[in-house]
Amino acid sequence: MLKEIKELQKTAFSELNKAQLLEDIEKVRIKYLGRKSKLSQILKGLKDLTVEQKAEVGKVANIFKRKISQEIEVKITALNEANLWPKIDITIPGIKNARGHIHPITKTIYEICDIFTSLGFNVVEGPEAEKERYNFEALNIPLDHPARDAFDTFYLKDDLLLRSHTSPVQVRVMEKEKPPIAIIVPGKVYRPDAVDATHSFMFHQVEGLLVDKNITFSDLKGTLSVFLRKMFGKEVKVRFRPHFFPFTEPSADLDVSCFVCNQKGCRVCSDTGWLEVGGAGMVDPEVFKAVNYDYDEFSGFAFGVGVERIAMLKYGINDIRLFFENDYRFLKQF
Ligand code: FA5
Repeated sequence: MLKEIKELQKTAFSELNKAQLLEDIEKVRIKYLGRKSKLSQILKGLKDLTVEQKAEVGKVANIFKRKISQEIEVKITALNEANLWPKIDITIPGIKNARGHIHPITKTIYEICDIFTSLGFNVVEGPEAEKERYNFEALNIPLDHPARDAFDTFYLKDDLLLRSHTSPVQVRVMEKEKPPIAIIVPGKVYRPDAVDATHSFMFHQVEGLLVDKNITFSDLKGTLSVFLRKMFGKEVKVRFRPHFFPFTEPSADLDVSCFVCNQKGCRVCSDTGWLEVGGAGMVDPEVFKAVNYDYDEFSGFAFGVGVERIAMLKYGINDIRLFFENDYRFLKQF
């Protein structure tokens, strides 16, 4: 019997050594320690032995049981620990994270700002939720003025609205600072316009304001012509078309030659050969009055360009809605 137990011990440890998986170890445990194990069978014969023999065989059997149980525990703990660590194959090439980039509108704003800062302008910003005084009154657009319709507005509550242009920032800056002033103001503006290929209810403008002594319309023309040629290339033609804005006098709409048809006439330019990108003019004396500037001493020009229109022209995009749909197939091209 003792011999049998020793044999059993040998095979049990050799099988346990070979076991690689938890299931294999469990099989060894059942085979050697379970109720129907070989050891149990052997121990059934104990009843035929003398008291001394029983004691000796029992002792050897118990030692075997304890040793194999301990060894099984050690092996299970080691395997469990190994399984806790994710199996990493450090030789597999990594997965590259997709990298985002600047939105084409932001990129266009940066380009516009770069050009004007190189001409000596400072970049400033103003609030999108604006007071009537800044959006209208101080810009010479009183409540009953018909021009107020042209700047149709989203109202938030009494005397608080979503600005319909970036021109209010002209007033905010002039209220605080004395000339000379040379600023540009990029930002979002809002209008309840019907959305189509060239109109959105939210879009971006860049405002410009230069105030000093002896500023003339030729300074305005020169500055905007330099800007547009830097933006679109030397070939672009620039046109100042007479227009009306309550806050400038004289006023002009700013057109550039149509990129689609090269001025032959097409749907995009409504067969005119020109595309409007903004408005401009000499600061109206009424605006100077509103900010307590002496309009005999100072003069200035102002302009406001539509960023989406400029980006559309620059990149040949025929629908403004593409900028706001967040379609990565479109955005990744810039
Ligand atoms: C203005 O907003 C004046 N504040 C510009 C100005 C500033 C004139 C300073 C004189 C002195 P206007 O409403 O024309 O002007 O808008 C300027 C530009 O914004 C337009 O030429 C166009 O490029 C763009 N724009 C106007 N409405 C929309 C719209 N719904 N969606 C996209 N772009 C628009």
